[in-house]
Amino acid sequence: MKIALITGATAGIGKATAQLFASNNINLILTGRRKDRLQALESELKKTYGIEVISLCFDVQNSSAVTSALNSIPEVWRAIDILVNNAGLAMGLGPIQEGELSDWEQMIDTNIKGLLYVTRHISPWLVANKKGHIVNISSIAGTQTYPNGNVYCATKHAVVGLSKSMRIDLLPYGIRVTSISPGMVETEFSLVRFKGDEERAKKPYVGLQPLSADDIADTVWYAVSRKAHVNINDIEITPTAQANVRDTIKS
Ligand code: NDP
Ligand code: 8X3
Repeated sequence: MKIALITGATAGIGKATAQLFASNNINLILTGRRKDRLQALESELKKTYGIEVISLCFDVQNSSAVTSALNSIPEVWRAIDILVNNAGLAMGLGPIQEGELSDWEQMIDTNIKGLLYVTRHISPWLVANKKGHIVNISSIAGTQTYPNGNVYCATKHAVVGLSKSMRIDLLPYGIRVTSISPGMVETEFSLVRFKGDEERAKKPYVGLQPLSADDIADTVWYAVSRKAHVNINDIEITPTAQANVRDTIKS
């Protein structure tokens, strides 16, 4: 049975990917900061699909917490086949001249540094096994920019750049690297960005059908279920009602 590690599995895209992987008989290492949600998902997936699950509760921003959590993974589980670097967030939406430093730091520390800490720990295992697939969840904000998106867009541009670099560095070891770039997906993302303001969080989705977390899980599954000689480098996916990061059509 294959083993996948998914960061940010307590909500949204990470959780939907965990559910889809579990339904395809993949054993899972699930991570996130909310322990209760991790435990609930672990029980649900074990019960429903009969797979094995390890939950690791840590903050990807904290390099020593990442090291200590990932060091606790038992030897037999280290033959990881798929790493999904999904944990991430936008915090705030405002012009560069008014940016909150703490918001910027949280996005940079999570979306870039957190992804790097996890990858630095897991990739040597993939290299040693000469197999594996890293899927980085970027965004259409990884190749485009929009007003007030500044630092979030920059972090996702970094994810796109890192995906290309990883693909080169890991090429000699047969390790696949895929970057997935969604447009609008209705998850907790917007609520987090607008710091719990439900009205503001709902606004982007009014009058159009956004993508769902399941749509992105399907896309991740497509990438990881190709034949071994096929590497899907990049997938950009938007709702039909979204042409790019700035143009949407509302009914
Ligand atoms: P959600 O807010 O629904 O889920 C985010 C997940 O990331 C949660 O499981 C959260 O877990 C985890 N997470 C956030 N910060 C940390 C942290 N410091 N340490 C550990 N885990 C963390 O959002 P989405 O599912 O939408 O987002 C998933 C990814 O998809 C992100 O990288 C996002 O940038 C990207 N994306 C989202 C889009 C969208 O429109 N929704 C579009 C394009 C890309 P917990 O809080 O328990 O730690
Ligand atoms: C999330 C999509 O357009 O809000 O990455 O940046 S967007």
